[in-house]
Amino acid sequence: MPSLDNVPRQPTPPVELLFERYIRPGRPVVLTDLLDGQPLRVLDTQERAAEQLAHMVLGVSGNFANESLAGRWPERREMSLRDYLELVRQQPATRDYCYLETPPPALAGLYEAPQLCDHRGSGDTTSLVFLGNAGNYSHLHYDEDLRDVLMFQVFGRKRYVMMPPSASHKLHPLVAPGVVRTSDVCLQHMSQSEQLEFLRYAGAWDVVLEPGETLLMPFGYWHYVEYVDTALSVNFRMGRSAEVRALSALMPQPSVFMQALARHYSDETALSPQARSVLGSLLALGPTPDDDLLHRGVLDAFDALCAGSWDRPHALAFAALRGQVLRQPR
Ligand SMILES: O=C(O)CCC(=O)C(=O)O
Repeated sequence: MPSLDNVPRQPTPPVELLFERYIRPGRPVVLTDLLDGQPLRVLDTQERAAEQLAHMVLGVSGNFANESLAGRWPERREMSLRDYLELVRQQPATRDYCYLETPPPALAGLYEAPQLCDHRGSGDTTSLVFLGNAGNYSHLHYDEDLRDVLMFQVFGRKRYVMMPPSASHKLHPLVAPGVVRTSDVCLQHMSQSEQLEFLRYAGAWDVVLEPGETLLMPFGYWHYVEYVDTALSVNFRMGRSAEVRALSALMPQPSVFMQALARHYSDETALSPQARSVLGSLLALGPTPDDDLLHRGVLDAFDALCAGSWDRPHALAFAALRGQVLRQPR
């Protein structure tokens, strides 16, 4: 599996160091031992997991990231782990996979969120489960909740490709209703050499995660996922700073401008007076049903904090997108 393989790996550092070196600056890292000692850690092959969790009930469907490209939200059907693995054995080309917002009790009883997930003290860490077969993939997208994510690989290998919001202008974000948070760039359809060339151009981070490893995906990052093997992961969606929580509540489906803007609040320990004042003005818009008002507020905040780092192609691409998120011209 060719990959840029440019994400550093290391044992989990002390929590302050992890925040300072990786989480606040938004730098991906693979932690090699984060869940060592937890019962889940020993289910590191499909066979071991199938033995212990054969009857665990899954919700199986088409892949949400891929279906949302077509503006669809796929129907899920219940199936045991054993039946899903049998489906994959009989139909290795299936694109059905399992995504669960609530880990089934048999799985949830095998792990606890590491304490560092709640280092910011918000007390609202959540955990999701992903299971898919070799050849499955999740189309390039970013997540709505603006949370840093720790993705733990239980068994099988998965490739994670990530790009920062500052690369959005290279990724042709789609902004039509129903396909938000999604890119028009189909990495899944590129040849290996085209793909690697594109990833270098976009400044991507790219790693194949092995069983037992945990990847830090900084919030707001674009990501594309390939299942190298039949693979199970659980993730921890970490507590956010008060500032990022407020931004997320203001715009629950963040536009590409909010995605970039929110990264300015990733280090709550070092906010400039300008960043605080921009945030105050934006939050004063409050929850509002007026989408245009909200988008304009976010664009003004984005201009105040992000525009200084634009080069010309960057500015032009964003100017085109700007028109698409606003219904009324300025
Ligand atoms: O691991 C996967 O299958 C998809 C993960 C993902 O896209 C996510 O966590 O948002």
